[in-house]
Amino acid sequence: MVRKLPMSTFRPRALSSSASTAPLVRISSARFFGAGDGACNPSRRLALFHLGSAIPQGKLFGVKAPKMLRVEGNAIVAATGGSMAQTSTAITQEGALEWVKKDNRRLLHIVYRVGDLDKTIKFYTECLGMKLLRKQDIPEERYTNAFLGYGPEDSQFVVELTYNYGVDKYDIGTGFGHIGIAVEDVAKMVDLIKAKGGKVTREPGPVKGGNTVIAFVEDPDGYKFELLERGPTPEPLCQVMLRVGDLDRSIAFYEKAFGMELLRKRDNPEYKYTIAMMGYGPEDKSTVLELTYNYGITEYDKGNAYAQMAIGTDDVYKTAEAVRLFGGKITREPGPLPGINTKIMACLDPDCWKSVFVDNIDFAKELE
Ligand SMILES: N[C@@H](CCC(=O)N[C@@H](CS)C(=O)NCC(=O)O)C(=O)O
Repeated sequence: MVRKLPMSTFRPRALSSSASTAPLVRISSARFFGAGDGACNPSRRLALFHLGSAIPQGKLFGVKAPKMLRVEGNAIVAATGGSMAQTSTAITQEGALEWVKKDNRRLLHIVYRVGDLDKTIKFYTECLGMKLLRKQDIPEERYTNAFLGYGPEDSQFVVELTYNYGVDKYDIGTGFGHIGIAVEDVAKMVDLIKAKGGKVTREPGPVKGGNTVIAFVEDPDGYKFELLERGPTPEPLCQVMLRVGDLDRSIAFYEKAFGMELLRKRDNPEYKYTIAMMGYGPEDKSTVLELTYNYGITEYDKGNAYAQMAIGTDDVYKTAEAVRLFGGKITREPGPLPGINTKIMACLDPDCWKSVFVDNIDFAKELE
C-alpha cells in the first residue's frame, strides 16, 4: 500500500531531527529558514531577469534563438536546425509565455508554521469562521498539519498549517504581509472576534487613502489577517500579501514566469507604498497575490514562519522550464515525490519568496 503523504510534503521539513527512513524529499535547514541561500542573491537574480527580458533566450545560452518548438515527453524542445548542442536548448520565451498563459492554474493553498496547532485551529474556526478540512499527524517526521478554509480544497484556496513537534515559536519577519478575508460586515466580524478574545490590531474603517472598509486581526502566532468588506464571494480567503523590493520586477516575473495577470496597480504616495494585485482570475472571485512595495525598501527579513504558496499546473516540467527562463530559481527540480508520486516543482521569485507548483491531476487524487 502506498503511504499517503500530506500536501505538506510540499514544504521543507528540516526541523525534523528524526533519522526517519521515510522516502521524503529533504531540504537543508538553511533553505527551511529562508536564510543563507546563496542561490538567492537578489542583485544577481535581478541582473539575470532583466537580461532574460532583453535578450533572446538563445543568446543567453550561447546559441541561436530556436525557430520551432515541439513537445517531447514532458519537455518543450526547440528545433534549431543546427547542431546537437543547439537542439538541447529547451524553450523560447515565446513558447514559454504561450504555455504559461494556456496552463490551467489556480492558487491552491498557503503554507505556514504555527507553534500551537490546537490553539490556531480554535482561533480560525471560532473567530474567523473557517472549517477544519483535514488534519494529519506524521509522527515519523515529527510534524502535524491541518488544512482550514471556507470551502473544499478541490475548488477553494485554503491554509495549510504546519506544527513541528517541540517548536512553539517562529519569527514571521517583516516581508510577509497578511492573508485577506472578504467579509460582508467587517464591524460585525470584529465584534465577534473580540467577544471570543481575539486580537484586533486595526479597528474597522476605510483603508487609508481609499474607501474599502478593512480591519486587521492577529492570530495566536502573530500572523495578520486583513478583513475586507465585500459582497458575497466564492473565495473568502481572497489575498496573500507579500512585500517586495522592486514592484515592476515582481510584476514582470509573476506575469511571465507564473502566467498571472496584473489585475490592478495602485500607488498610494501619501502613505509611500504601491500595490499590485496579481492573479489567475478576477479579484472578487479568486484569490490573488497582493505585492506591496514600500518606497525605498528593497529587502525584507523573511523569518522562518511563512513557507510558500502552492499553485496547480497541468505540467510541472514545462512550468519549471518557463520559470527558469524568466529568471526564477528552481529549488526543487520537477518530478514525482517519493512515496506518493505527486509531481511538484519548487522555485523562488526575485525576492526569494517560494512557490510550489503541483500537478493538477495528482493533486485531485491526493484529495480523493
Ligand atoms: N506600509 C504598508 C503598505 C501597505 C498598506 O498600507 N496596505 C494597506 C491595505 S491595502 C493597509 O494596510 N492599510 C492600513 C490602514 O488603512 O490602516 C505595509 O507594508 O503593510
